[in-house]
Amino acid sequence: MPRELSGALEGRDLCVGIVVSRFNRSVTAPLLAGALEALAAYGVGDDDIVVAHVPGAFEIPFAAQALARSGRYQALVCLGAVVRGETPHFDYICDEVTRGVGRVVAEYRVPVAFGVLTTDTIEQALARAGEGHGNKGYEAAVTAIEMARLARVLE
Ligand code: INI
Repeated sequence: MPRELSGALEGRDLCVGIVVSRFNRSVTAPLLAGALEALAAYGVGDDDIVVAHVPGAFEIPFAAQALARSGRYQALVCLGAVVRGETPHFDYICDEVTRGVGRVVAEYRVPVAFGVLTTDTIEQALARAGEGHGNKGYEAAVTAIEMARLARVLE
């Protein structure tokens, strides 16, 4: 029989860092609320959560890297909303935030849940930041807990 490893959805004694951007706040505020709801639901204590606010998604990797470097968090959650609009800026920001967060995972070996929405319209983003399970912030926080636990059994 193969030995199977997985991460339990048990948040007690985990410290979780959240990075959330303000740009498109009508989306990122409910993403943050969803993430905090999930962390509470799975037992992560309030005192074990830190929330770093950054201006836009472009700045997310910087804050994620700083939190990862501190060594205090077993998982990070990155939350943002990049909306295409009419500008090629969209592609640059999406590339930067995706690669930057990926570098943090590789460099610090800390699980990072990616809750950065990249959509064509603000309506599409809002639809992913709703109540309960339609909320990507909630989903990202659950992923962070699972990955933090998995990291412990993988080591
Ligand atoms: N930042 C976002 O988080 N979402 C966007 O949709 C966005 N747009 O469209 O420009 C955006 N721009 C700001 C960017 O993330 C930086 O904060 C800014 O360039 C300063 O470095």
